[in-house]
Amino acid sequence: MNPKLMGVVNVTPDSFSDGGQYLDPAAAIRHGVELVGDGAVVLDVGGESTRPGAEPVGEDEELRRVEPVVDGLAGVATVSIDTSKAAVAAAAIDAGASIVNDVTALRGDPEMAGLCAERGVGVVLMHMPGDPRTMQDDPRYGDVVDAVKAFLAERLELAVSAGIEEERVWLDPGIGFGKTLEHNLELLRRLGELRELGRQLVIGTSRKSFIGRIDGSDVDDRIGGTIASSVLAAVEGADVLRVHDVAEMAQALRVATAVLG
Ligand code: HH2
Repeated sequence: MNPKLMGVVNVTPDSFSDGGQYLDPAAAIRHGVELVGDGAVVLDVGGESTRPGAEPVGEDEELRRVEPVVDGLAGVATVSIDTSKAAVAAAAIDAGASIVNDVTALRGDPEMAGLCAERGVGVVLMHMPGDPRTMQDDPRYGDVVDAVKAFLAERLELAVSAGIEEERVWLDPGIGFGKTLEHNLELLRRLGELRELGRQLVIGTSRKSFIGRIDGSDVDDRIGGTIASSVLAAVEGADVLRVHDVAEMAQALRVATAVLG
């Protein structure tokens, strides 16, 4: 067990846990540098919130938010751009991003798969039914793990047929995206089944509302839940943990690794 930490840098006014804190590019860059000092090896820069019910952001505005931040952080760590718009991804790649984290798994923009293939970047494909405006409207699955696995297998196949090298693809079950508490817990419990897809697995539980559903905690008070779920995910085989609180997560992993030997 030796997962990489992906630190979250949200350059948005409305992200669910840190909206408005890093809208100023200089503040976002300072935050990213601090996360690298804390142990992040990837910085995930995003300019549009994906929280349930979030309003979409126009391409120009999203670009204006993320481009200077990617530019400022590309020399500091591996940068992923959290976007589903090909134009934003292209500009971020020009500014130094080497991974595209697309929560729509290449369904949001018809140009995205070709762009990622042509530029030879890494790609994160995440499971989400519908879009952020509708995804929490009564999500239902037969077997949630089987459904997510089939979706990710299909998106991986599409990515490869578009010319994206399979080794560059990371897969993510999309904790909190179109899922009830039970769905999220089942996915975390049976994460090992997604290993059969043969790709690195990304898990993002950080500060998410399923933690609050378990213990009533507010969004500012979910580090313990983030750490418990992320460490257990790492034990089940997660390769990349996407978190806001990198220092605390890194310490938890050091201790967990030492105990496990
Ligand atoms: N979660 C969020 C955003 N992007 N990308 C991947 N691959 N996996 C995730 O679990 C994931 C993601 C939501 O978290 P956050 O960025 O903090 O919030 P917001 O979308 O409101 O900016």
